[in-house]
This record gives sequence, C-alpha cells and structure tokens, in this order.
Amino acid sequence: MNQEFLQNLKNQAISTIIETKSEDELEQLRIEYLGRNGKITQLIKDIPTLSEEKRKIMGGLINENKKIIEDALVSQKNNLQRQSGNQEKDWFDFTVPGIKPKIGNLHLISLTIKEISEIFARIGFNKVSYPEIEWDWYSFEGLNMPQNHPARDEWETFFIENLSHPKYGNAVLTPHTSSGQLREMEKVKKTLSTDRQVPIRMLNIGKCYRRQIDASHAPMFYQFEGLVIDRDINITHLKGTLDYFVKQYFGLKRETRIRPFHFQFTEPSFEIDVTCIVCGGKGCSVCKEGWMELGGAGMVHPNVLENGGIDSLKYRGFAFGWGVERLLMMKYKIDDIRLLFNNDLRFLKQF
Ligand code: FA5
Repeated sequence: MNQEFLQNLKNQAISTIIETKSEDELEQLRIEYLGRNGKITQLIKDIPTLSEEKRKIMGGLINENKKIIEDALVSQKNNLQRQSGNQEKDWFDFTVPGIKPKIGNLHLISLTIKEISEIFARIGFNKVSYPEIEWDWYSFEGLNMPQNHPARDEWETFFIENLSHPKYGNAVLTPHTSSGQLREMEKVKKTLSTDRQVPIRMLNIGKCYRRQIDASHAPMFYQFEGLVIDRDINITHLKGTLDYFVKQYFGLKRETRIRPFHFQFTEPSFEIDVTCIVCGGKGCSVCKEGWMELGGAGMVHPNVLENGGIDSLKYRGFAFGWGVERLLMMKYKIDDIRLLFNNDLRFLKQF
C-alpha cells in the first residue's frame, strides 16, 4: 500500500461514481469501496500492519480519501434524485430571461505578445519558442559567459538541483530568451546546407525567471528576443528595426533613447529606454529617472556565432531582448508589474 495506489483507487472510485445512471448502480459502488469487505475498508483493516511512521501518514490519507468517496456518493445520489424528479415535475418557462454566461478575454500579456508577434511578422520575423528549462550552455557559457564570470550575477538565476547534462552543464529556469539565439543557430544549421546557413530572422518569445521582485521586476516575466543573421548586417539595421517596432507599438510621438551598455554576448551593446508614461519623464518608483529600460540589444559577438556553428567571418548579426510587461506598462500607464499577476478581475477586465 502506498500513496500512489490510494490516489489511483480514489480516482477510479470517483470516475465510476459520476458515471452511474441509477441509485442501484451507486449502491453497488458503495459496497465495492466502503462495504464490509470493500476496497477502502480493507485498507483501513491493514493499517495496524504498517510501520509506525507509515501508519501515521497512511492512516490520515486513507480517512481523507474515504471521506472524499463518501461525499461523492452523496452528491451523485442527490444528482440522480434531482434528475428523476425533474423529469416528472419540471417544466420550462421560455419567457424567463436567461443567465448570461461570463465571457472571458485574453490576458493583457497574451494580447501584447500577439501584438508584438504581428508587428515583427510584418518585417519577416519568424516566431519560435524554446525551452523554459534550459542548460547552462545555452543560457550562459555559449553566450560568452564562462563559469564563474561575474556578468552572470546580473541574471539572478534559479538553478534546478540534481539535473545536469554532461556536455551542457546545469539546468536552470531560463533567465533570458537569449538562450534561443544558440538554439536557433543550431536548428538552422541542421536544416540547411552549410553554405546556406542563414538568413535568420527569429522572434523568440518566452517566460523567463529571476530572483527579483519590486514594482518593475517579477520573478516570472516574458521577454521577446529578436535575432537577425545575414551577410553585411550592421548597426543601422538594428537601429532601424527597433525604431520601426517602437513607432508601431507606441505611435510616432513617443521618445526612445539608446545607451551604450555591456553584454558579454553582443559587441557593441546597448540598452533601450522609453520615456516613462507613469511620471511623464519626471522620475518615479517605476522608472527611477524618467526613462524606463525596455531591454538590451547589440551586434552578436563573433564567439556566439561560432558557438552556434555560424561562420563569423562570413556572417554578422544583431540581437535584442526586451521585457513584454515593461513594454505594456509603458503603453497603458501601469505603475506596478505585480498588478499583471494578481488576477484581480477589476484590473484585468479593463483591457
Ligand atoms: C537581457 O536579458 C539580455 N538577454 C537582453 C539582450 C538580448 C541584450 C540580446 C543584447 C542582445 P536584461 O537583463 O537587461 O538583458 O533584460 C532585458 C529586459 O528584460 C529588461 O530591460 C526588462 O525589460 C526585462 N526584465 C528583466 N528582468 C525582469 C524582471 N525581473 N521582471 C520584468 N522584466 C524584466
């Protein structure tokens, strides 16, 4: 006897109870499970034969499951009685107004993901999605961040214990969608012949995890990652793409700025900010100084191209990775990222 066996027995009982069509059938099931020689009764009789430790755990669980089965029997009995009573007595008044079912809508994050995908689809980006649990190689090492490199600290990563790959290292909850860069390069390399490796125009949207929480940081959030690789790609393509996106998403009047930054996997690297809509650029608890950071970008580092199996002498690329929630907060004037995850319908219904 173990917990799994008990769980299966209970599930089996419940699924057959709710299928019954008559009270006689229901009574048969009561006897089968709870009768003098019933399956649950037998387990209760076996409790004294268990070790003291197991007795404590299994005793409680058996009684809990017995109660669940008893409740299911009573509830099904009521259902059957109601159905047979209804057939005889009930009549249907067509004039009474119906009860409108509640109609849900997509969450604001899903709507935004859809909008972002559509904007990038219009300039030929191909939407993909890569693992939520990732190996160290794809998240860090292959992105030019060797073991113990201080740059890794920025990602405040959740590691998964006791799960590692002999070649790719420890398992982590994906801390950024940049891991998709190497996966996309590998995929393209596998599917195309070597002299036609690219172009790549990838849009990878996925969940990311970091040990962070405040008005502009959530432990689980979404990023979208763009990657373009081709011959003769340069920084103006990156600027043009980001400019196009910002104008499509925020409208023509919104101001953005590009700041020099450092990422190990791009060279040169930048961060892109937009004027904060919450404080109108004055500085507040969401943005700190009037500009809200939307994400990073840069020209793909040759080491990363080589790690993905792309010839860095022939090809160049640019990449960017932005936060989905940050983006929509700056469009809809949302001053705390946590509002998006609290599931308060008064908030969610507005979108
Ligand atoms: C990165 O994650 C890089 N991978 C971005 C990148 C991609 C750079 C490609 C160069 C080339 P960063 O840690 O700054 O960079 O995160 C990017 C964006 O993700 C942030 O600007 C923010 O919009 C969002 N973000 C990061 N952490 C959180 C969080 N905890 N909650 C919500 N959004 C977050």
